[in-house]
Amino acid sequence: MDQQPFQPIRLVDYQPPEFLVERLSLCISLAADHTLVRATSVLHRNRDAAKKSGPLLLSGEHLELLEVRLNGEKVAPDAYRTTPESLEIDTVPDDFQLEVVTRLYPDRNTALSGLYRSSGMYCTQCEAQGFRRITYYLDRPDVLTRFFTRIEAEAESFPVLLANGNLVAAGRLPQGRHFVEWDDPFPKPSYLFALVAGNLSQIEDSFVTRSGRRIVLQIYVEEHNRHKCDHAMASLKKAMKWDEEVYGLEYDLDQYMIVAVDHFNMGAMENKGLNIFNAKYVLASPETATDQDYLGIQAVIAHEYFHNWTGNRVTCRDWFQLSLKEGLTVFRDQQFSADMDSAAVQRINEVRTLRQVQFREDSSPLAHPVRPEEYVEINNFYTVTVYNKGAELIRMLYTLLGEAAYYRGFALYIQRHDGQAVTCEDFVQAMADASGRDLSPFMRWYTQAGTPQLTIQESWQQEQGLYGLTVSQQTPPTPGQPRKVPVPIPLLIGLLDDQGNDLTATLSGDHERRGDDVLLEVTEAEQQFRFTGLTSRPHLSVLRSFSAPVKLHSFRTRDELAFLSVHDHDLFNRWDAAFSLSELVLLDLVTEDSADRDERGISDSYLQAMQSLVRSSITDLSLLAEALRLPTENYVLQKLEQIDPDRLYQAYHRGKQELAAFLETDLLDLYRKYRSTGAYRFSREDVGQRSLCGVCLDYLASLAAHRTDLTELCRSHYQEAGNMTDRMIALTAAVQLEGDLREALLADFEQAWHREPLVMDKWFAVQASSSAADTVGRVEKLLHHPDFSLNNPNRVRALIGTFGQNHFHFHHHSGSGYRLVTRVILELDALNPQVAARMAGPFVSWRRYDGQRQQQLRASLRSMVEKPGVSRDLYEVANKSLG
Ligand code: 0A1
Ligand code: ZN
Repeated sequence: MDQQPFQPIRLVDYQPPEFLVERLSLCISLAADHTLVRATSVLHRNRDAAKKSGPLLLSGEHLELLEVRLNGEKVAPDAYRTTPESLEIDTVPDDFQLEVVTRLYPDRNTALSGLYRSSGMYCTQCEAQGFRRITYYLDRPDVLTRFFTRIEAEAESFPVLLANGNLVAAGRLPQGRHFVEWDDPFPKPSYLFALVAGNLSQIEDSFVTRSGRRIVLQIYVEEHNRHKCDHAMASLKKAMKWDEEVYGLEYDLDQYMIVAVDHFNMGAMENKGLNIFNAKYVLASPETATDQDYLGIQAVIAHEYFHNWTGNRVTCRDWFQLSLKEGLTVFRDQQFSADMDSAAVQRINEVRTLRQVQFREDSSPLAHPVRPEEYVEINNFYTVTVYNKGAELIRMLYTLLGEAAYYRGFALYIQRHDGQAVTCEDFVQAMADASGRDLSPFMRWYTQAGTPQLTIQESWQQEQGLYGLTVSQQTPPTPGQPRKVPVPIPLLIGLLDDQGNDLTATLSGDHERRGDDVLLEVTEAEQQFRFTGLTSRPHLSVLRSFSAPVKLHSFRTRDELAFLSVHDHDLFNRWDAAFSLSELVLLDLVTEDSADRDERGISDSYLQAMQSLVRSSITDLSLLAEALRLPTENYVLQKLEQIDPDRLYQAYHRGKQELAAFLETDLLDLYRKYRSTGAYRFSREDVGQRSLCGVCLDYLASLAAHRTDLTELCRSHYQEAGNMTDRMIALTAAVQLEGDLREALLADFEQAWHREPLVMDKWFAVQASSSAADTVGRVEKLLHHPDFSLNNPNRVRALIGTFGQNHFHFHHHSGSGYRLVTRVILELDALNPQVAARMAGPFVSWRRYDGQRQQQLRASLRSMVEKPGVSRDLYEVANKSLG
């Protein structure tokens, strides 16, 4: 296809809106097979716009236009024009009232954007551009207005009718119908609009703010899930308190509502006063949810709540600024999670995601800056780069400025911009003004894609006690950005003596301190730092707490890493040393050119280091579990220039088995020590115990193929499991094994849980992630399982999303994995383009595979680009990948 069917939208073309909306009144009438929407708005020409005259152009998609009135008068059909994406009214005065009546069909809305139906209820998803599927409107984030919403529906099937703001009226209508009216006093962009109608139960609680206001908190779910909302409610109250204590931010409406829906494209949505959540991030009981689910719920509930200030009260000028709200809100939810649980484990998990997912994106054909400069489909930019790297930028500002100046800057940002739609510059400027620093070089982090690589050289002069560091940075080219400039990097470091004592406090040199660490500011392509006051050559602990999203060029010996994995005072870096050591060992096995390999395959020094860890006195068991967990195949492959999936798989599993065999007795001891079958508690200690037992069982199961004692261990773990965490640990282990145990446990699990969709997602996912030889065939069979449906994004992600991450099987040399996923994507694209485009992720880095795989992957991408009627979403991903 030579001609580009979709034109990109560019940041440089941004223009302020030509019209502003003073208020909007929506009357939404839900009928059995359609919905009528009457939107009445008061508009004014924007004096700040470049154009002072011209037609009114509104966005609208998938709408039937029934009527247009201007100041009460019907507009003649020849005075306006519609296209599949817009309504243009030729002549409008500078100030006027507009009434637009549209008809829509939510039951047919499989894209889950706009108004749609999920398990009987009606709900909306308007971010980023879903509101235009409800009515013709100035559907852009810099048009803020007061919303008034009236909903009418049949009373028996839809007793609960919700929208944003405060409930102001309700009553009965003829023919068994009823209405409610909601008024939202806070001006907002259309992407924050929400509506829910259904037969829902609720749990209710309250929160008294620090200024003494009582807020009603409600979580709405289907009746059979009412008993699964307590954890979400407790999380919400913790988040509200935390935001008051840490950021001084109080909730502003009198009511805060959360609704759980089964069909949702993402995690959750921060609509003003009426958050709509993927049920996965609300519902939890010990029987149905794992510890990871509990943690995920706590984080997502907090994330959406925090958006009330960072996103809703201060919003984005345009969608290029998405990270303004997302990066900042992710950073805030990460801070919250660190305060609730183990801060080190929280940071480890953040860094795992960054390295495994964001770094990969940043070196792929889809690499883009935290603030992208163009897009074809904005939904494709809800990425780990915008969210997670964006959060790292805020964290770097926190580190550079120090805690006090950071919070001053944040307060200034809110004070300056409350009620406005602003840019990333506005945020950074508030930080600059509050700290008195020039942060203009920092903006490069927003505009430059790619992961900087740091090279570090150490020097030591014994006579003078002089220790030197030469730090250089270099960012590889990314699509559209062939040349890169240096970025300001906050490098937190510490120095240790041979006994592991911390030397940082006694150092002299030109540097600042941050807590126990030294802060080096790397701003140039190459820079030197000197430290005096040392009597012997120190050990360097660098990039403490992962103080910047960079790759560290490996410069440390394995002995040095082993030393740090035991002695570093920074718990994150202790983990990181063990992780880096494991990574080197696994890479050696893949590339087979290890210098210090013995006949066992992996070096003794590594085995000893891991054994010291297993036997160590680390009391935070979640942290110990993380230290023992190997880097995944998907992480290791990033270090390989050309990826051979078969070789990677063999080497990885051989390495894991050798380690497991060496540590077997220790792992069994640990497992027995911490295995508990008591009542479930979601406490730090219990989560740590389960996590550690899970890691031990995972290693032991890798040896179980010919060991009935270990197979029995998996079986008993499953049979004795009193909660979903333990049940999934056992099932995951068993599914790697081919044989009776796997079949028996899968059948038992299905039989027990087939009525619980979120639990069945786990059942689908665990099979798709299996390393067993017959995985492609199983996934193929599961596509025809009566419970599989392309209309449910959670189910698609569970089966196809998980399979796409199953590196060895997705890249099966026969091409069967590629064919399966391509077929699903092509079919799904017609139903739900957003999710279809996400499923194409595993095809993106096709260039890194061998010739035959390259050909097959490329052919798949071509079939997507060339599909008649392909969506913008899928087209953009596939087309960029082809390059
Ligand atoms: N703003 C939400 C994420 C979200 C984005 C897009 C959606 O539909 C296309 C839905 C939710 C958040 O950050 O939580
Ligand atoms: Zn968000």
